[in-house]
Parts: sequence; structure tokens; C-alpha cells
Amino acid sequence: MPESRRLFFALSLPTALQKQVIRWRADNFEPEDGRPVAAANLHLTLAFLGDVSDQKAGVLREIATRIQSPAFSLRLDDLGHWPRPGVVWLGTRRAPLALLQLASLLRSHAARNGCHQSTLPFHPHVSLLRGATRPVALPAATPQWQLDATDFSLYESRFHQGRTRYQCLQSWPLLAAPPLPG
Ligand code: 2AM
Repeated sequence: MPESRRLFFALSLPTALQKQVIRWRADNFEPEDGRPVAAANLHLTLAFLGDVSDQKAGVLREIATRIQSPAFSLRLDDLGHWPRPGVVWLGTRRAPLALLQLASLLRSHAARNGCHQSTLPFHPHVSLLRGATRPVALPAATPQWQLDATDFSLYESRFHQGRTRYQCLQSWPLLAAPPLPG
């Protein structure tokens, strides 16, 4: 049997933002609302690949190396709850075109390489709580954080000793905006 690993492309959150998010989460949710996602695991998935052989992962890494997509910033100014699958998430009211295009590109390459892609529309989000299947009182005030995406990464999801850990395998830069003339 060839080796396979559970992989996904995602945007990471800088450590400072991770800290702000978990502090705010601790102040605004109750333990019974759901299981907090560990700070280091906070991310925004671009394309979920599923269990992928090392050979296929190599092909997708090659493709990622050739991607030339612009850097972008997004406001994390939206908050929601999906009782199924039980996720409280942080999202954005206005997704930048560059984010949507990058996710779409990665998803179409994934599909072309045999990684099943959900038919649900892409809804960019950072999962904050899992196992949140019961009603949750969301805080009235939505935070207004900014995420500056200057690169995207391939992550491996590992389950070890009862914990899920996402390990960054490789990152690729997004293209910096050219300086304004004058
Ligand atoms: P979620 O945060 O909404 O649960 C790693 O599992 C990441 O891939 C998670 O962020 C998860 O999204 C996302 N993902 C997307 N589709 C998935 C699927 N079919 N199974 C597991 N994770 C999926």
C-alpha cells in the first residue's frame, strides 16, 4: 500500500492574531459551546485534499510552485455557527477576489488530480470551536481583525494521542502588489 497523508491547502494565521483570537474566544464562549481549536491549528482552508499518496502530493506541490497569485488582505468581520457539522467560525463579509480565485484554482487542480471536492460553495472561514452541535449564543459584537495573506501553505492533518495537529509541510509566496507609480 502506498503511503498516504491527509492534506489541505490553507492560509495560516500569524501568531499575534492567533493570540488575539483565542483571548477573545475565551471571553465570549462557554466550555459547553464546543471544543476550542488549538491556537496553532487556526487556519483558513483553501482546498481540502483528503488522503493523498506521496506521489500525488508531489504533483500538487509542483503545481503550487507554479501558481502566481496576488497577495491580499481580508477582514475577519463575520461570525457564524453551523450546527452541522458543529462549527463556530470566523469569516469575512466581503471575500477579496484574489482569495476566491486562489481557492478556486487550488480546488480545480485538486479535482483534476482525483481529490474529491465538495459541491458546496466555498465559504472562507476559520473554525474556532468544533463539536458545537447545540445552539450557541454568538456575541453581538463581531471582531474586526485583518488577515494579510502573503503566502499559502500545504498542511498535513495528524491525529495522535487523541489530538489533531496540523503540520505545515511547505509554503509558497503570493505576489506582492506592485508599488503605486509616482
Ligand atoms: P472545517 O474547519 O470547516 O472543519 C482540515 O481538516 C481542514 O479541512 C479543516 O479546516 C476542515 O474544515 C477542512 N475540510 C474541508 N472539507 C473537509 C472534509 N470533507 N473533511 C475534513 N475536513 C475538511
